[in-house]
Formats: sequence, structure tokens, C-alpha cells
Amino acid sequence: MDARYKSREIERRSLDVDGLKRSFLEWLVYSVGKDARAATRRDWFHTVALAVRDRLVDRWMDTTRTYYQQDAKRVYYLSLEFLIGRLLTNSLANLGITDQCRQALDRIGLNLDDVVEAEPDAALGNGGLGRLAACFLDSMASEALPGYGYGIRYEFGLFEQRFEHGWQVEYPEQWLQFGNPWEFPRPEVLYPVQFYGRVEEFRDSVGERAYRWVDAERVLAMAYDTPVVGYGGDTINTLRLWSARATRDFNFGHFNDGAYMKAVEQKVLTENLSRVLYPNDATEGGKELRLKQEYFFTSASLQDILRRYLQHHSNFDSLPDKAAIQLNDTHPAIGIAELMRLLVDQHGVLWDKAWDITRATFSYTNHTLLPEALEAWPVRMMERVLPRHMQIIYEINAKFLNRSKARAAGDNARLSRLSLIDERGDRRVRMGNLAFLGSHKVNGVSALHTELMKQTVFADFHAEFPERINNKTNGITPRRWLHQANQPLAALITSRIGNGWIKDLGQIKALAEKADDLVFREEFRRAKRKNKKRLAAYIARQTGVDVQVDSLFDVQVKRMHEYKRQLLNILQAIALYNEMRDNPTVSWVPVTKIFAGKAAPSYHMAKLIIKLINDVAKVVNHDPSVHDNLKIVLLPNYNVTAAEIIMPAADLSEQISTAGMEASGTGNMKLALNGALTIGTLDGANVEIREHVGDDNIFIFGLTAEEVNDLRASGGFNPREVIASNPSLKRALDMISTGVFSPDDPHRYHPILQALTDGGDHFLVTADFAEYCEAQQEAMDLYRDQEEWTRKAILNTANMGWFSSDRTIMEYATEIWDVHPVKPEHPAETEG
Ligand code: F58
Repeated sequence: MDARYKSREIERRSLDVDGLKRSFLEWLVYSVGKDARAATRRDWFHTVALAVRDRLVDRWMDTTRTYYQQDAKRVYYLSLEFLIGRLLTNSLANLGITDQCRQALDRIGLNLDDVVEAEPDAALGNGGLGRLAACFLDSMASEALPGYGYGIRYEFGLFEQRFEHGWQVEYPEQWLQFGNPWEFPRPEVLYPVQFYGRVEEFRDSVGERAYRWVDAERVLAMAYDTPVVGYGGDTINTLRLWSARATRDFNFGHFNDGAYMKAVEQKVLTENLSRVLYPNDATEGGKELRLKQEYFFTSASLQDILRRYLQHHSNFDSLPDKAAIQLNDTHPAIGIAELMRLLVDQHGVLWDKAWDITRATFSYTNHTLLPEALEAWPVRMMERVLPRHMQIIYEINAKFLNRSKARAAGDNARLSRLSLIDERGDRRVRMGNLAFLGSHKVNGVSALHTELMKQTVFADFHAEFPERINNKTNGITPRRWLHQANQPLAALITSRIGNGWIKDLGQIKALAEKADDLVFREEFRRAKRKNKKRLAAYIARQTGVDVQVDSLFDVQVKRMHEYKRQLLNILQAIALYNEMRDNPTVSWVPVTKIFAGKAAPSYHMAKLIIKLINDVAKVVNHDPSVHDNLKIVLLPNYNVTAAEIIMPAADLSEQISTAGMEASGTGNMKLALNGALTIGTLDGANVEIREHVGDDNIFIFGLTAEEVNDLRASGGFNPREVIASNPSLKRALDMISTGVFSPDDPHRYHPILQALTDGGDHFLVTADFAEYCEAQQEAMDLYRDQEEWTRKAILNTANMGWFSSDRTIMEYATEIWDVHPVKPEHPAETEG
């Protein structure tokens, strides 16, 4: 090989400062095409990302090759969402070259932090479900598990949120506008995916009845691969996202008769399939494009999985030994019918055998019990869009109900609940039931949620298959959520216990014994203060509000939803505001209430609550009579990058959902790991957080899930009575209803007040209000004692080790997937 090329090749791998610097300068000129004097911050971001990418390609290929050569069992994580955020800091940290990169940029006169700021957020998800998928990718790679993520390469991620006159307004989010340096387009990895058409029956070669799907429309799924760097950079896995491409047929349209322009238009329409992420918080089961997205990425992924399997195998008998497919919620559940179709129709496998293989291969994670969020596609739509799948679903259902009938002994109500088809009203396919039936394991995401699954949505299925439901309490990656996001605390921890915790978060337990060490406490506080200063500056930039760094940072960041009860929080803020005004001579603990979160664009109540928070903030923040002791801010456009600034700076973590409604929560884990104390209900993973951090180090209040259930069942709750008997609640509501916060439109909040009174207060805001205020008071009192507060904060951090997504993913690996770590084999690095 030409010596020049060879040296360049070695350069591409070099991890020292000089090598990095030379790479940057070369990439800037030869790939970004800019002169150092003309380069913008974005040019430098692309330059650095491309140079960093060079440094992981070898090990990426080594990883893939090792899996292939060992024919290792792989796990395929199918998810309609991957809420990844930025990748530069993450790649640098996981490769262990952050310092070298900083120095190399320094020598060019650049600051790494500025370069990092030019990266857009990959916001291919709505909230917890999508972020969980991203944490799992990090953990699979860090645990050396052969894991692939499969999803959609949306051109537009989750909308950008702005506030206009306090109202949420949505703008398109264009993360790909300037190109994505992390992805590798694979124009040769292309699969056909069909829609519509009809099913034809015929006799196969041995005279058996068989079916083929004909006259269908075709779309192509094209792969884009993104390397997923594990901690230490040894294992580098793949996230494969599909993008819709029109088939080439349109090219052969007739130039002369006007069909050509029509054909081009058709191409654009076809490719709309992967254009945009649905921002729904609760799926409306009627959006055809959504169903098509689900089938599109699921079908392409399954075709890819089977292709990979067939490289080593000539029949499908051992598919379950070589592939585990995890369904992240029901969004890819159509994959169960699709695998049946591929096996039976395309590969001639007999039905019963295909069904055994399918069930042994799939497993399903449920993320919600909310009935409105359980997917159910109209049968008529499914028949039209996926006619063969509808047939297959009928067949699965018939066989299952036949078997159950024998045991149900005439209990028709039970049979109709077990059915894959909801026959009430317009007939619908229950995707949760399909996912359950087609999987060998079904899991919930916290202990409480899993128990409730057994008692509620899947009670009948649980009776039928008592071994199938299991729990996998969620986790978060300590790399992004502590090591990268909270550098002051990470450095402090490492200085005391070494850096083993980054890979094995259980080790953080060793901090517990430092909770009584005054010097350590002081340093812990100093780290927190640094983070709070950074957040204060961010708040000032984003909202123009100045907040006191030494005030109690009380944080509620998550999607806006009635069950998450941001309303409860803002009502308590109004009550506190009143108390402060009534008692101006008392020395109040200064409090900063920090909110952030997006509402689904069509969720009017959630949007009205956003407006209320902004309206209350405006009044409170400008009222001199509270002497800056209370500030309220609602940060716009909450996303992963904002979360990385907010989590490390919080003192108090608001986890106040109506008990029984939050499946798990993961923000609760990020905040506690970063040393915030939780104020929360016994809901989702809060229950387990309490068990780990200890009852003395968390503020628990409110009705339990069981009490909520009983209360609703008995109908014995009258919100008007509760309001009448609580003067501070009554006053807060009266202020809202008389237009104190909305003088321009005094009736603006009528729907909220209505929901709390005549509406029966479904989310039990009024029922939990008094106890919530007491818990808040307790938190404020404790905050006065900074030593005691810090002690508890340290114990929170120290006891959160179990909530690492590494622990979660290893539980999936051993208890559901039977997938084992595989160490990549690296050929000698110097080989030419
Ligand atoms: C969330 N679900 C749960 N769904 O609400 C949360 O408790 C849990 O911690 C998290 O999953 C991870 O298990 C969630 O984020 C969605 O965003 C769906 C998007 C598609 C439409 C329906 C909601």
C-alpha cells in the first residue's frame, strides 16, 4: 500500500493529542471542505465527529465480525422510538478520549464544550419509553451483549416546543438538516415492504391450501447504521434505522403524457412513511400512517434478522436459539403475524411449527396500564392495509380460543376478554393480547406495575399462562446520567472510590459511609452548587428569569400529562405563594420551582396546564412582596440535552403521579442518582427507590394504588367537600377561577376547575393535596439544615446502584433472552 495512505490509516486510529489534532485539520479540509478560518462551530462539530467516528470503525467491524464468526445468539430490540440525544460527548467518554480531544482542540484554539453545543439532539422518541431504549443500547454494548436496535430514521424528531404568550406552540424539529455524521447509509441493505392488495388462495406443491399476498403496493426500507459505543470502547454494537424509499418503478413513468410528474409526486408521498415521529402520548388507534410505520420497520427488521440467521442455517428450527426479539411496547407487535407470514407463506414452514418458533423468539414489554394507550387497530383498517396479517391474526385467535374454550367452561365473558378481537362497537385488534399470546415472556417495568398488570389488563391471560408475566424494573445508564452529565460529582466520587462505579454502579454504595464525613459533605454540596449555577445560567438564558442559586431547586421534568399531576405541583406553589405573602416577616426557605415538559399537540388539558404554569409564574416572579423567595420557571423544549443540565442540579425530585398510573418512571432514578431527594407517591419505581434509599431519605405522601382503586370503586369521593374543607386549596382554586393569573381571560381555566369538581377529579389532585403540602413543608424544613439534607442526598446517590440499566439489561439477558456476553476479537492493531 502507498506509504502515504498507510500513514493516514494509522493516523485515523491514533488516540493521542497530536494524532487527533492532525485528524481534525485534515477532516476539516478534505471532508467538510472548509478552511480553518472560515469554519463555523457546526463545521467543527462535523469535523470532530467524523474524526471520532474513524476511531471506532475498526472495533465496530471487529464486534460485528466476532458475532458472525461465533454465530452468537443476538438480541434484537425493536422500538419505534430511540431518544438518544447528542452522541459526541458520549462517544468520547465511552472511548476514553475526552481529555485528549479537549487538548487537541485547545491547540487549534477551540473549546470542546462549544463544539459539543453544535450537535443537534437526536429526539427520535416521546419520553420514557424512547429514552429507556437508548439507555438499553448503551448497556448492551457496555455489557458486551450482542444486541441490535431496530427502529425508524425519522426525518423529523419530536417537535420543538416554544411558548408564545405562555401557550405551547409546536415547530418541526430538523435534526438532519445539516447531515448526521454518526450514521452510515446502507443503500444496498434494502427490503421490500408491502401494503394493501389482497390474498389469493392456491394449492401448494403437495396439494395443501396456501396463500399469497398479491396486487400490493411496495415500499423499500433502506438501512442507516449508527455505531453504539460501549463503555471502554471494546464492544461497538449497531443501531439500524429504516428509511422509506420509493421503488425504482417510478423512474419508468412516461415523460410525455404528464405521468412523470405524477410519478415523482407519488415518490414523495411514499417516502412520507418515515418522515415524522408521532407525538402522541396516548395512541389514537385510527391513524393509518402510524400503523404503516409500525409494520414498515417491523417487517424490514424481521427480513434482516432472517437473512442474518440464514447465513448459518438452512432451516428455522434453531431460530429461537439464535435470535431473541424484544417488542418495546405493542408498536412492533404486528411482527408476530409477520414472522408467521414469512415462515409459513414464504419459507413453507408448517403452521404449528412456525407458531412454536415465533413464540419462543418474541418477548414483549408493557409500559402502560392506561386503557387509552393500549393499541387497538380497527379490523377494517387492518384488513385493508395488511390483509394477509388480518387472516393470520384470525387464525391465531381461532386456535387459541378453541383451546381455551375447553377450559373456560362456558364463561363467554372471559373468552371475549381473551380474544385478539374486541367485538364491542367497531371491531378492533387488541395488540396487547396479540403481543402477549405471541411471546414466551411478558414483562412490566417496575414491581408494582407488574403486579397491577397481573391484576388488571392481563388478568385473564395471567390465569391462562401464569409463568409468562415477569418484572424487569427499569434502569438508567450511569455513563450518560452521572459520568457525563454531572462531571463535578463524578470527579468527586472517583476521587474517593475510584472509577469502577462507571461500569459497575453497585460500587457507588461505598459512598454511604462518607455521608457522615463533614469534609465529604462540603465537597458534595460544592459539586451540587456548581451544577445549580450552570442550571441558573441556563434558566436565565431560556426564560429571562433570575433564580437564586442557594434556593431549593424543586424539579418536575417529564411529559405533561394529567396523571403526572403537574397541576398538583402548581397548586401547591400557589398555596406557598399565599403563605409567603401572608407572613412576610417569616424567614422563608427560598424555593425555585422548575418545570419542563412537552404536551401532545392535541392534548388540550395538558396544554392548558402549561399555560397555567406560565401564567402563575408571571405573577409570582414579578411580585416584590415575596422577596424573591419563590420563583417559578417552565423551561421550553425539554429534551435529553436539557435533562443533562437539569438532573445534576436538582435538590428535590417531583414524582407525584396518581398511584397506580406511572408504570415506572426513569427521571425519578436520574434525579435520585444525582443526589436529589424524592417527594413522591408510592407509584411505579418510586416504591423500589424507597426500598433502596430508605424511608428516612425520601418524602412519601398520598393515596396508595390500592386506596386509589378502592376509592374509585366505592365512588365515595367528593372533591367539592375536600376543597371546602381545605382553605388553602380553596383559596388557590378561587384565585384561578377569578382570573388572578389570567386577568385578560378570567374564564380561561374553567376546564381545569371543572375537571377537579364536576368531573370528579379523576386524578385525585384534591384528594392528595393536603398530604402533599405537608410533605413539601417537611422538605423545606429539612432544607434549612444543610448538613442533614446533604447527608440524605449522599445516601440517595450511594443507594441508587441497583437502578443502573446494566442491571436491568443483564436480567433481560439471563431471564428472558438467554443471550450471553461475547468479547470482540481484535486482530493485531498494527496489521497492514
Ligand atoms: C413510559 N411510557 C411510562 N410511553 O409512562 C413510564 O412510566 C416508564 O418509565 C417508561 O415508559 C419506560 O418504561 C412512555 O413513555 C410513550 O411515550 C408512548 C409513545 C407512543 C404512544 C403512547 C405513549
